[in-house]
Amino acid sequence: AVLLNAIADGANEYPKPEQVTYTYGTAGFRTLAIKLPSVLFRVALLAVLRSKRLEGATIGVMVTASHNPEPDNGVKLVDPSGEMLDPNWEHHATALANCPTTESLISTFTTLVSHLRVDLHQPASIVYARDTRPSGPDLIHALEAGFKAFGASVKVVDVGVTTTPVLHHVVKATNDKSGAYGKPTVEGYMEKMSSAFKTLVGNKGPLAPLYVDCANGVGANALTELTKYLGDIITIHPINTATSTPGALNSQCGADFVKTRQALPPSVQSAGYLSKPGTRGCSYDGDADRIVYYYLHENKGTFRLLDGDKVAVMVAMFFGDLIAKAKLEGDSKVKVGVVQTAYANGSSTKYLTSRNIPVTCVSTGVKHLHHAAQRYDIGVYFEANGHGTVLFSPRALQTLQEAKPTSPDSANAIKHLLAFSDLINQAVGDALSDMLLVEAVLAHRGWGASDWDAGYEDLPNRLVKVEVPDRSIFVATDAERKLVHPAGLQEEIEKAMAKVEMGRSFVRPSGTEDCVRVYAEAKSQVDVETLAKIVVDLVE
Ligand code: NG1
Ligand code: ZN
Repeated sequence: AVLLNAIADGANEYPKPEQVTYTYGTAGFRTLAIKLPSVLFRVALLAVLRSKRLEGATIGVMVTASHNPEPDNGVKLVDPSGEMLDPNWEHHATALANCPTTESLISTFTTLVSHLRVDLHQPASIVYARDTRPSGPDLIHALEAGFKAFGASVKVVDVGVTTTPVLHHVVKATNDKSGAYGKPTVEGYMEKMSSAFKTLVGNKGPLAPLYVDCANGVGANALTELTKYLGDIITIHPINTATSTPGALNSQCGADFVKTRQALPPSVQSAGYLSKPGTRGCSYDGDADRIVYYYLHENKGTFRLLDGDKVAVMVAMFFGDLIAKAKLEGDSKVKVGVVQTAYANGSSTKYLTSRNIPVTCVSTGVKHLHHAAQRYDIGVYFEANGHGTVLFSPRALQTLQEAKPTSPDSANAIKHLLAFSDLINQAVGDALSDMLLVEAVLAHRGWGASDWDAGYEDLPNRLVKVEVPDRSIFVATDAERKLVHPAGLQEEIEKAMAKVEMGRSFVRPSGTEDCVRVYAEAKSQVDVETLAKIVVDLVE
């Protein structure tokens, strides 16, 4: 009763706005920041319940709206393994967030406690962080008010202003009592990544300079931290680092801008950072869990995008070669696989399958990719937009650790594979760790950006957002490549696809925005525009 009273008192401070319905979606809760204080208070309650249910295992709470505009914010929970919240708990979050009154909140809370068999006497432990958004501090207050209702039985650690992947690392490392995953701090993470990077490229440096567009977000802080540990192996030039300039976050810069516009951020263009042929640039998104690379074509000066698909292909091919060099024999052989979504460029899928690299296609959203990647020994997963990482299975790690090298070459390959497993964030995709991964692979291959780009040519493609009165009538199947609803629409889309050479198109409702997305690709730019237009018309 003492607890319920304390929750009620706190909840009264953060009433739910009327006429707002919240959904815990692919990216947690995400909307205008002014609508979120009550949600943060209630998310705190759920985080505590989850931790208690898991006997005090540490749960993470991240306050961010990633690539969204500055007035937005959001919150998501991180499970003890460092992965996204168990999907079975998502609707409990939604239920708490939507209770219209304090009374109904208390009753829903009480029901959850018994239904989920939570022993309130268990301890609870939470770590939390936020990005640089101006709305962050107030939302963190609302979150903390939720923890306070439980009194001293809840242990909280404020990681402060940091990136989403750093928070995931801290959660995973805190829960790994063996200490093998590294120290559960920002410094611990930077140390782990940079020492693996040094093992991989220490004797190949200094690497060519790299320009990093930080989207004026929290990635700028993390990158400053990381460069302290990297020494002079690589010269990194951070740009768009104005984290306290109002309105700057994700504006005319960042991974989402670059991927959507297929162009340089104007700030990068006008400063001419990439004008020296072969110079590489990359862009993070607002919470630094996404990255895309680019450069300017040597002769034509045109923009060339190296997106998540290009990263996946380069990395998968490289690991395939490294495993061959390691000469792991027989049953213990380690195999590489790639996980993509329907948005992966058709050329990338064709490139991989024609080289006998298995490819799985799953629904949009990192959690789907992550789980599919866990089924490979070394699972490479990337969304075209730059979310992704590489997972090493426990079996693969054990095989590598126990392998008996047959030559100095194989010993080196094994050492490098293990160093890559330390360099790469095993909890979630990270722009910083992915950046070092790309740089290390390029250095090992002795490649510049155009060598990397030469593997395959992207098919011209188009992604269109269509606003419809009710997106819930669009129901997709087969890893979202086909529509089963509205009846008959899929047949029409297929007719349109058949009209153009190498035509492919699909339609699905967005999981993060109130819209339907239409994707089209074809052999020529003209055809892709035609195809996209027909399908958009069909949807409208
Ligand atoms: P939705 O809005 O469901 O398409 C978008 C991205 C996803 C993923 C999520 C989560 C596209 C086409 N979709 O999902 O890849 O990044 O946001 O942030 O890029
Ligand atoms: Zn993000």
